[in-house]
Amino acid sequence: MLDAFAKVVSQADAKGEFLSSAQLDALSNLVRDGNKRLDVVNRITSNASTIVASAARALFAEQPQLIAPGGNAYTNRRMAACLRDMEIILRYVTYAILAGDSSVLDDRCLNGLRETYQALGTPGSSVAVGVGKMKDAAVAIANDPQGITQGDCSSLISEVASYFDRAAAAVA
Ligand code: PEB
Repeated sequence: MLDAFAKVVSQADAKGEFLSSAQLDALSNLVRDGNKRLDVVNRITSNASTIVASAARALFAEQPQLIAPGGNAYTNRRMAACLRDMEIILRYVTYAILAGDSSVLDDRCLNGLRETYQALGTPGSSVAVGVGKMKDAAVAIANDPQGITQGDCSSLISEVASYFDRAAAAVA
């Protein structure tokens, strides 16, 4: 598991080189915008159950066959497993946002997940739709101008969106 700093160090070390000024600039920006990153992680973390619940509700409204008898989220046990899976994915996305690097998400959550869903007979494409809906909810909460210092968060928000896209692509 790497964070943005360890990633740059391992890349430079693999080549036996000092850190480049481009690498240092990128890390310097990351430090400068560190409070924005922490605010985003805090907002998503403290709204995690809302994000999961609203995404799941939207998914089941669009794909009612999932909760109909015989569906992949039919019965309380499967519904609970589904909500739990969405929460696990969201949790690893928040770790990736904090780290500024996707490796924790890749290694500990997404690695082998597609094959797991294939083996379970769970439709990965539906999980991907649910992850996309969590992205929309999380970005709306992260971008809410209410009660926070205003600034340009566009690159951070697109980074946040990219971790959700990565998770969706890994199971679709
Ligand atoms: C991945 N999900 C399920 C299982 C595993 C995971 C390993 C099998 C074991 C179990 O049931 O607990 N676990 C999960 C994960 C990590 C992990 C992400 C990462 C570290 O360790 N059903 C739907 C929706 C979707 C869904 C499309 C969006 O209709 C999910 C939610 N996952 C779902 C369901 C099951 C499951 C298991 C329904 C139960 C499947 C079954 O037993 O029939």
